[in-house]
Amino acid sequence: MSSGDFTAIQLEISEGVAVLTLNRPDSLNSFTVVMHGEVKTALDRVENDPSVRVLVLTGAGRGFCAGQDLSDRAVKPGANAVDLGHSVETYYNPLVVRLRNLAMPVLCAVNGVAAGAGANIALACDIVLAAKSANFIQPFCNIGLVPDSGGTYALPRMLGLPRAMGLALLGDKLPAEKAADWGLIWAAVEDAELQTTVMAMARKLAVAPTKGLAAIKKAFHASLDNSFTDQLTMERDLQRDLGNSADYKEGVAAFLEKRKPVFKGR
Ligand code: T3D
Repeated sequence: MSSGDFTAIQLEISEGVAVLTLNRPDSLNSFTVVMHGEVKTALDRVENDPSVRVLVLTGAGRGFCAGQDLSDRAVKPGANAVDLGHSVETYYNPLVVRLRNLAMPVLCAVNGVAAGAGANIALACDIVLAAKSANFIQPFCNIGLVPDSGGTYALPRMLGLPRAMGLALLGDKLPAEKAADWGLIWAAVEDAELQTTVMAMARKLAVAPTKGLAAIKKAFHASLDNSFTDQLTMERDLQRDLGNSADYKEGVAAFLEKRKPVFKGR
């Protein structure tokens, strides 16, 4: 499938940066099975293209993503309910696991409302920047569900129980600036500056030591569940591995030669 074959997303790759745009603006980029399939194809392409060293996830139009497309969930009287466990296991869980494990930084540019799985997919990314007009919403409580796509794992850890519980039980909008104040996201920026701010960050990361950045992701995620001693062991092993990398050698050489390093991401 080439970029032109996508109907629900867009994928653009240039100068080490892949930009994946959710593209169903009329329904606030909510997820259908087709969109899940296209996102998976796009991530396969990103992972298999050695030129790509940063992924940016964003949305088209006025929203980032409103989670599952609920018009796909309308059950006719007498018909069997959709197996939501199957949907979560087949589509949402693999997606957030993949974003988290992708061996490169994943930036999320939250251009508008991020609701339901849409909010939690954003929070599964490594650095989240949001337009000031954007909101984060956990609306699952409005339809009798629990926060998914890692929401019940991430929110208490990122915010503490009181704020996580309030967001999930009330389903209220959390404005982007408050999300930044609470430490849920990296920053909220003026709407007109979101794209340039994110792309400047992406370009900086695209020439950084990618292998080392991937190891930072791995270590930080592991630290949420590891003991202190397990974490020290992990740091030792990662450092041992990275010490053999071309980028480490280049970084040290450039420092000693007082020049700008040229990292290859290996
Ligand atoms: O099912 C499974 O597989 C299990 C996994 C579930 C994961 C989930 O994400 S469950 C949670 C699903 N999402 C929601 O419950 C959010 C529903 N949407 C909203 O609450 C509101 O739309 C928002 C608060 C996000 C935004 O409100 P607002 O006032 O800015 O916009 P709007 O007018 O409600 O929406 C604009 C259009 O997008 C509208 O269509 P229309 O009337 O212009 O033709 C609306 O129906 C559509 N839209 C918004 N969200 C969804 C949607 N269409 C389908 N599914 C949606 N989730």
